[in-house]
Amino acid sequence: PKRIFSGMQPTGRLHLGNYLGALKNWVALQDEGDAECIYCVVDMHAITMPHDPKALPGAVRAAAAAYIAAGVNPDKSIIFAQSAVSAHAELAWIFNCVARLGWAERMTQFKDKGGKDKERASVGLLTYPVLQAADILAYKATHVPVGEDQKQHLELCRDIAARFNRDYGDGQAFFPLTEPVIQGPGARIMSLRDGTAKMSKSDVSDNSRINLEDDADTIARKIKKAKTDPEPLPETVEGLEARAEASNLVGIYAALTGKTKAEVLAEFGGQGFGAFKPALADVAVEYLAPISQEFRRLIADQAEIDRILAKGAERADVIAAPILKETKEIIGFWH
Ligand code: AQP
Repeated sequence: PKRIFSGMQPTGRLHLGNYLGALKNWVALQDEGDAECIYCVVDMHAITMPHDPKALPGAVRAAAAAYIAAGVNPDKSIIFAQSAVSAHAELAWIFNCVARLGWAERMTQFKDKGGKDKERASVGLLTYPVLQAADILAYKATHVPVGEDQKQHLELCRDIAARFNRDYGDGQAFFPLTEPVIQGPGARIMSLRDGTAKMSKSDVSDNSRINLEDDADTIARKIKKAKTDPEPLPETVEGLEARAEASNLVGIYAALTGKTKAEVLAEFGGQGFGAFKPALADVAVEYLAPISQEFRRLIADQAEIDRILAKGAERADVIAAPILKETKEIIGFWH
């Protein structure tokens, strides 16, 4: 049977890239109704970089509220904080001993986030994708909806599962080879200031991204200021090649409206950004306004979010505990 797992870090306000690349697909998979969906706020990943302990619980609540505001239904899907379910950490240790150092060192996210002086990066930052594999395999998840930047980490997860199965699984596929679900024009949303860099929470410029909580005026202003070239929009998708910024804005419009880029260009090809940007701003505002309104409502009720997270952790643990127990037996841990 199908089982879906995904998560986001509580490291800042969620943005349109997180939404179109991942969250939107989380909701779609939940609403298909044929799979159990487990959506985690990965606070253990958030401490791989310098963090503020006092702010972390609030950031976890905010991420959970954003999931729900975007359409994740806590009655259907499991929503919980990673650090509340001990299987993640326990399985991560086992996987740290299954994964090879060379595999971890090849991860481009480590190369990027580790900065120039890798000697000073936390060891956790290096083994981050190993913990991610534990997140997924603690539930034997079959599918993981993510943005394109996570593709390499999902490959590592499969490598770890395959190696575990080979070394300890007695020829049985104890862990599944989990499939990433990376789909649609939203799979890689780029910065509004630089069409070659991904839209990211950690970009110093707030104008580089649209946050799920931005109000209508802010969204319109950021889109108006977004970097573009002076040419009108092309008539065909091929015409977007080598025009990173134009391609990104067309992609955002397509992802928001559920159209293909070709359909968007059929409508706007030949028109300048003076016409396209206000249309894009309207679509973005229309789409995000109900989400940010719901987010503000939810975040005001801390007790309710805490209740949802507590219940979610209980439900998650019910699934993960027997898988962890069996894994420990396979490994030969003391009982
Ligand atoms: N620009 C993006 N386009 C499409 N999908 C994206 N995702 C992130 N950025 C984009 C997807 O969002 C999910 C959550 O990511 P995360 O918070 O766990 O990790 P992240 O990659 O650290 O997110 P950010 O926003 O880019 O933060 P920083 O700046 O800290 O690196 C994932 O499914 C990811 O693919």
